[in-house]
Amino acid sequence: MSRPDLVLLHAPSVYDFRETSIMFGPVSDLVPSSPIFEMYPLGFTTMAEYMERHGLHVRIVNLAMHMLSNAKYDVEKAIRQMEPVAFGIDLHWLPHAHGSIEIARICKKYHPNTPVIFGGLSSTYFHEELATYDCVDYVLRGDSTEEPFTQLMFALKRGGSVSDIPNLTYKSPDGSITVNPLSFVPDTFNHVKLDYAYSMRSVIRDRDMTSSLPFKGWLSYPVTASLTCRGCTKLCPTCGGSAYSFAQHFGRKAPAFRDPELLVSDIAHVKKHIPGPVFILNDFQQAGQEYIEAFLTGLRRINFNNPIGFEFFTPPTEEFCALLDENLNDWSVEVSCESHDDAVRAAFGKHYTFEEVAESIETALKHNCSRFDLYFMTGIPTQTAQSVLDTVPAVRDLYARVNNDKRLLAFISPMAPFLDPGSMVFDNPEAYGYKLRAKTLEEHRQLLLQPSWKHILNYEPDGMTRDEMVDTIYEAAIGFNQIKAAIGIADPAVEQITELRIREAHAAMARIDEIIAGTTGPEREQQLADFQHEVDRLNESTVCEKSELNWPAQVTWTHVFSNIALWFRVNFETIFPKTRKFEPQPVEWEN
Ligand code: B12
Ligand code: SF4
Repeated sequence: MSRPDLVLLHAPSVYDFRETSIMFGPVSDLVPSSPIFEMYPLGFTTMAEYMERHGLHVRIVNLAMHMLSNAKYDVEKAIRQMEPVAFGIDLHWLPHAHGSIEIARICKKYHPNTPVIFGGLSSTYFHEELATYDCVDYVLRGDSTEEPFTQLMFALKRGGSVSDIPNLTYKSPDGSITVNPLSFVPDTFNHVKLDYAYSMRSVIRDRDMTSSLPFKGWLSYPVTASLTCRGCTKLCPTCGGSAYSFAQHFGRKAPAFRDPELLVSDIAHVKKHIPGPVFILNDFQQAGQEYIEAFLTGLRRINFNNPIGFEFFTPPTEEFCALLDENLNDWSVEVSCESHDDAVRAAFGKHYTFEEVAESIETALKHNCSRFDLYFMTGIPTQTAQSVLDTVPAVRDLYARVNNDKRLLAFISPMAPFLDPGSMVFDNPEAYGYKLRAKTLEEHRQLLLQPSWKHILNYEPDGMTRDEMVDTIYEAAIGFNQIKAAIGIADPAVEQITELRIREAHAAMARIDEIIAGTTGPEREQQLADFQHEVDRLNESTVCEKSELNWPAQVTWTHVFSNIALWFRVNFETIFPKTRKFEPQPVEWEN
């Protein structure tokens, strides 16, 4: 097997979480990852596929996943044995601020002359500070780095100049930092492949399944995600991926949409090989009526039978639900309405009423929607502790209104661990009634080492104290759990276990505060270390069972046969590789 040109490393949120007692809390309860955020950005696969298409050899190593799956996994040994031309590390989500830098330090410890390249939305926001760390040589900014990264890799291989590479921030040998213009911001999202072909090929070629898995438990719940665009048309003030953030910090004035035909062919490829549900992220209604029709009729054409879920930014209308029903076999919806209170939701930037939410749910269920997931959040502008608690009876009434239909699934979680860098609130906290507890990257790194999520939070909203945020989320989660138990959404025994776990997690938070208040220095360290086993036990799935998020999946013989065919093809290509090209090929832009 040839030496990879690039190794892309995904770090755990905190390095080394296995040896540190941190009560991460419900920070990741509503995403597939565990609290160490083992999922790598989708961009890893688009970058890897794009580079391989242009003659480079790329390997993804999901270190976070290896560390989670094997308590003895030796990260230093694994990195020492790697010999790429360069390392790439994602700092896309800010919760990786600690782990990503520590991994970069290990890369430099064993390979002082190998360039370390960072990228992702948080890297873009903090690019200049990031480049001041000794272990970071390059930062590639923006939401579309496939092409500039390929140019950088060829320059590094040849020892050429990097001064013309777009979007690049880099350190010169004298330590000075140069910021090249953020000029590569493509209008469309059509130049990459999002069909998981790279991931499937690399599992077979590199004989390393763990490195490619997107999150713990993926093999038993093989969900895949498709993105309709990069960017967003909405202006939610706490979101670091809003139209404001993209325009202000990532150089993007309008979303780059993926052609609906390409999106359909991504999904057709997934359908052939992976039996799980497909989740369509970034509301495709943003792209307009023509796009909606092309995408839905395309899905009908490929006879898409896997469960398919859509993220919608506003509650879907009757007409739209009818259209989904007409074209799809098994469809679900996810809407984040944030609060039952219209004023709080409006302060979050979402201007529709709870009545409209209820009507939309009724309509969707009437039109055979398989599941309607409704998300609530705490810690948002103007929200008070009482408002969070009032969400519980409002949700109970909502269930009653739809005759306790089990297809409605409501979830609640806090905005944690961080308010997004580059969001309107982060850039102008006072205007929204927020106090920031950290501003720089290094301050966030230090926060991540605090003993509980209450102390890790990078903000304090003026409607609630952080203590109230903790108390209300656990209390509201118990309320949601009891509603689901009464309706029979889950097994009563499971609901009881969940409630006990929520109460224990709440008590553990109080115990950690007691330790902090009553001790200092080594004594505090010791008491926290003694408490670690309890913290580790309570760290996952606090507010609900992870499995509550899952849609059903089914394996058929066609999946088995097409994966066997893929296995033979990749092994053949590995033994008889194609001649590698050493020049980047021109990109075909579709405007
Ligand atoms: C889709 C999405 C998700 C999906 C992720 C799917 C995936 N594996 O990528 C799900 C739902 C799982 C998710 C989860 C989370 N998300 Co999210 N998510 C989004 C969303 C809606 C779109 C992201 C997107 O368009 N990506 C496409 C582009 C931008 O990224 P990409 O293709 O993956 O990667 C490109 C670049 O980022 C860059 N790049 C990335 N990595 C690297 C590495 C190197 C070396 C280089 C050079 C370049 C590079 O190049 C890539 C290719 O061009 C955004 C909101 C928005 N409108 O942007 C929020 C957003 C990115 N998420 C956010 C957050 C906070 C989270 C969570 C931490 C929430 C939580 N507490 O659970 C988790 C983290 C999950 C984990 N790590 O395990 C914040 C991030 C703010 C910040 N700067 O930290 C955002 C901005 C908004 C939000 N609040 O939701 N998310
Ligand atoms: S929260 Fe969602 S809809 Fe709102 S700006 Fe962020 S990505 Fe867009």
